[in-house]
Amino acid sequence: MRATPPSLHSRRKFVNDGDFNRRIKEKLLILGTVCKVSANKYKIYADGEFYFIPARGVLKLRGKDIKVGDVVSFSNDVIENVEERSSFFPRTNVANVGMINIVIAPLPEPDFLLVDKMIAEAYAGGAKPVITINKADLSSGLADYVKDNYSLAVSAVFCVSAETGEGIKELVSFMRGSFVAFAGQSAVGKTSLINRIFGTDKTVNSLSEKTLRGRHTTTSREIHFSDGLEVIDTPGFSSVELCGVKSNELDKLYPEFEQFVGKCYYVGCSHTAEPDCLIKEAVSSGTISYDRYQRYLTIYKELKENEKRKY
Ligand SMILES: Nc1nc2c(ncn2[C@@H]2O[C@H](COP(=O)(O)OP(=O)(O)OP(=O)(O)O)[C@@H](O)[C@H]2O)c(=O)[nH]1
Ligand SMILES: [Mg+2]
Ligand SMILES: [Zn+2]
Repeated sequence: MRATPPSLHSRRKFVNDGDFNRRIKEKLLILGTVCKVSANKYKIYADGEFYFIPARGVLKLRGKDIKVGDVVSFSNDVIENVEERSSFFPRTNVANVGMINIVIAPLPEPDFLLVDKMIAEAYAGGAKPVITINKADLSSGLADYVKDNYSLAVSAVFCVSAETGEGIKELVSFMRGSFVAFAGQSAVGKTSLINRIFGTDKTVNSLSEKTLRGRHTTTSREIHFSDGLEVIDTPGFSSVELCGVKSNELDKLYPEFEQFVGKCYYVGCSHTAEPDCLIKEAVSSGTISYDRYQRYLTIYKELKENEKRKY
């Protein structure tokens, strides 16, 4: 029998409902993690067992939409309550994620604008971003580029190959104890990595020879559990807007800006056109990555334009 995933209890915020808490304590209610959602039924993992049960209709009426990753309490084979979420990521549609593993590969060629948006979304949502460069068996200068430009931006960078198994051990030990979502462009090898780590046999993308972009292969979301690991694969995507972030908050989602933010000459400096900007100086001196800063400008402009359209 497998144990309850380690992050389940830590990510459960205590809801101040005396009756629910009492029933959980007296084991009249069981706490579990929703690992798959399908037409009105939920696959739940709790204390080493899987349950496949519906939810009380009243939850929907109260506007409680149950997502993969949610912690729920249930009894008599029906979900009675959904615990408060510690995070929610619209892009992946998964709740309570603690770590976003952004997977890239030499092929298909990385879209770093998308990578930067995912990093900002991770911070905005309260999760730790890491970058995993897959397909290390194919030679490329990708690892050097990522290490040069992202060492301050993310918690860790891994170089792995789902094909050969290289680097997988290090990635696995880093992920242990967190609820991790794999995210990234289609065909970078997210599912291949999951298959390698969990010994599963999920369908992988047949990279189309013509475009080398691949089609979206993974379409469903399901959490994989094993030995202290809790990982979810998500469908690939190509280009999406940065959601849920305001332009004037963007700079706070760049760890490498942190020591300068709020200290520029102009109060509320956007680090775009203002003079005497410490961020721009740090870019000139090489403390902040030039490429990351250029993409910051692009994202800032996009957010500004969206805001103009809205108001
Ligand atoms: N050379 C090499 N190819 C790999 C590696 N990992 C995955 N691939 C190939 O990359 C292609 C895409 O793999 P998937 O695992 O389906 O990619 P995905 O990111 O899950 O794609 P979506 O589900 O569409 O988002 C497949 O043809 C894999 O065989 C690797 O480490 N090295
Ligand atoms: Mg996939
Ligand atoms: Zn500035």
